[in-house]
Amino acid sequence: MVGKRTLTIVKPDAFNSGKGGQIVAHLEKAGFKIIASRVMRLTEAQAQAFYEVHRERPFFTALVRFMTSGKCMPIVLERADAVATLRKTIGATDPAEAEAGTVRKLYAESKERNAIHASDSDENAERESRFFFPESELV
Ligand code: 3AN
Repeated sequence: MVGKRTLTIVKPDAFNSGKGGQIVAHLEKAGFKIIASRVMRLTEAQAQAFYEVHRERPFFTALVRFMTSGKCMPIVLERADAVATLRKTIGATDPAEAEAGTVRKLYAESKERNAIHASDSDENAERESRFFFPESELV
């Protein structure tokens, strides 16, 4: 899996405003293949566990509240150099700083309501994929 796969989440802001399909199409045009996908609403405990590394950050409580505010769409994606390519495809965390044509420039509202998540390393891609999907769905 290392090097070839990554995990994205279409976040509640984008999913609720009907942009999920457009974002998936954008990712497919960037060469990603969908390996696994689901639509779900995170519980508070799930959101806290997923963002565990940010627990001490000042925005943690607001981030958990936002991520549990509606349905989201976790997706495991595959292509060569998946992690780096997806980070480039989605753009900077703050849409104001994101490059033209990136997912966040096109669809994100703010640094918090920023439309999409992407794993930041191969290790986290694996951990985050297993967080949402059983091994049997990742073949
Ligand atoms: P990225 O999602 O680009 O990897 P991280 O890992 O620094 O960014 O942050 C994780 C998530 O936390 C972001 N996607 C965003 O939703 C939220 N976040 C990061 N920084 C801030 C901030 N200063 N204010 C509010 N939310 C933030």
